[in-house]
Amino acid sequence: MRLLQFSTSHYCRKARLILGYKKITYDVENLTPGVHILRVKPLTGGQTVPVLLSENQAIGDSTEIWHYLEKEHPDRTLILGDRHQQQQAELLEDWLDESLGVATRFIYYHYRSGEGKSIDPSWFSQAVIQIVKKQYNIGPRAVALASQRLELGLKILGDSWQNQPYLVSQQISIADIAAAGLLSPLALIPHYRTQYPWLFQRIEEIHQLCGEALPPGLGS
Ligand SMILES: N[C@@H](CCC(=O)N[C@@H](CS)C(=O)NCC(=O)O)C(=O)O
Repeated sequence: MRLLQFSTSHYCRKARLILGYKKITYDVENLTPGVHILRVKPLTGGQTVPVLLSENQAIGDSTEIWHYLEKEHPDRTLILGDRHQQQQAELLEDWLDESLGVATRFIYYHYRSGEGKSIDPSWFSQAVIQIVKKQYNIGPRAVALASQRLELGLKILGDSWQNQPYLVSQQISIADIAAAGLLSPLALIPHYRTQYPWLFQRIEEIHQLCGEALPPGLGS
């Protein structure tokens, strides 16, 4: 099995967490943003990573990758036994994918090009950040909206994660994996580190459970 990815993408981290939790052996092919389309489009018809290559199939989108892995590797399932709880986990996953994961991207790139420029002030890194900001229209209004979205989202996730290890039940679900992957870029931003210490504790725990290296900013 092979994962086509950008090494820094939080959606690719989510896919690696799923593979890691299920203890599936795979290798990665790191693509270069921009030219990745030449590799990805003929395989999936889309333009995003992660893409999983398995048995002559190419599966694009982290949620589709999860569905495929649950079907082909049902051991160590992330599906909860209770149907209502499972629906709740899938709803949270979808919200994280479509809303909070996107908001995190906006906040992260805004930070990296401003206050957090010193993380990598090199010409190349800053040029990539500017290209991403342009591609996704990351301007002041969008950043303000993303910030509000995250504050509300973290309040909702905090209702569970502050008090218990998993978001939906006593068991890990796809919601925990999505949150741990998609919110991980916030670990480099001091505001979130100070305001939400519990978030990074949970992100670390999920990474350990999945045997995945911690994201930048966490660990030693
Ligand atoms: N819903 C998709 C989102 C994936 C996504 O947005 N990937 C970004 C990297 S974080 C990407 O490939 N962007 C390149 C592009 O849009 O050209 C998923 O869950 O896999």
